[in-house]
Amino acid sequence: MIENKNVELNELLKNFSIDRKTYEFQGINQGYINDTYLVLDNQYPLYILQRVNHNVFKDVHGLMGNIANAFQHLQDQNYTPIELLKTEWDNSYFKDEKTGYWRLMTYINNTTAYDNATDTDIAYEAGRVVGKFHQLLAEAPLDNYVDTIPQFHNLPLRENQFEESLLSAKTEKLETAKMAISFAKETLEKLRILDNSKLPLRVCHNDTKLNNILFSKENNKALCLIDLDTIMKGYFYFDFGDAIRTVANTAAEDEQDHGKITFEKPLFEAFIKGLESNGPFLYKEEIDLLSWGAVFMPFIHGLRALTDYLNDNIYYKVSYENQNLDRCLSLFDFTNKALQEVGYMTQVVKKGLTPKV
Ligand code: GN1
Ligand code: MG
Repeated sequence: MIENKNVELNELLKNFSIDRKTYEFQGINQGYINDTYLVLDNQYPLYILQRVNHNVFKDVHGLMGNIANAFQHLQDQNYTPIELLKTEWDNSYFKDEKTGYWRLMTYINNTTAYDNATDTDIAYEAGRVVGKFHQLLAEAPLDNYVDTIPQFHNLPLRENQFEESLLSAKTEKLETAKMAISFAKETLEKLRILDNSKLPLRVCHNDTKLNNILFSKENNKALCLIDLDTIMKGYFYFDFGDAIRTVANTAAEDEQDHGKITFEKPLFEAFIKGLESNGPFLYKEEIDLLSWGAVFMPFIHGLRALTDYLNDNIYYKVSYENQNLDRCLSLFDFTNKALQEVGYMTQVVKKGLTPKV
């Protein structure tokens, strides 16, 4: 980390109620939205410092309220709590006039995260902890949660944004993305069968890809979910599908070699077993839609990546010009593979999950 940045971040930490020391920082270059740093004291990791992207999250106050509310429920023998460090003024975040909104959280030591599930134990643990998260939040009063990104996983909205991007995109881009555009149009039609009207709204995480789950390095148990910006109301199949697209798929989100993208049945089944290990917490109507959730989530992410590619990368941080298109193509490829497994998934889910009555 360059020296200036260190000084700047140390200045910033003075606003939080923590020991006055000179800390060290390590940038964590994951994620497409926020800036994240590990804060260390004499090489020992203590906190996670994050700048919340105010362009994406317009209501940071509401967002931090959602996280603080959820944290009150997210503690259990089988779920490791994270804490927000307060500022000197007893707030859960600090607003710096120049650099924006910052928050500080406890770092859970000796942990790791995986981009993909390498074995069924990881898939099982992912299912268990996603289920536990929902079980712990099942009784949380929904009114306490604001929609920090309204209609985040709303397909008609994403479809409109896609249609608009088609109108303004450069001709070469439309040409390069031709296949993706036609896959998007076909799949939008297929997904019209999704009907949310019978589903209960829940407090969801809304970004449950596998690398947002912390695992213990010691015994590979899943400890808790991280990256909680999108905690808000939603349907369970959002969190289910977002996990499956990274648990049952062994390739990266921007994998260019589609031969590597597979739908791994043993990993899918292990995830379901992990979910079920929490006991019944899902209603039948929710279980019935899960297999479509595993198609819906990779698709909606692919569609958003495609839209951003056509819009010249105004939303996601990209590390090269066509990264959004590569993400889209990889996500669409997995969507297609999941589509072929809807029948199979429906059977596994029916057999494996006991509905709540
Ligand atoms: C974005 O930056 P990151 O990885 O936390 C996006 C998620 C996607 C993810 C990966 C607010 O999250 O929805 O799953 O990229 N978050 C937002 O595609 O748009
Ligand atoms: Mg996120």
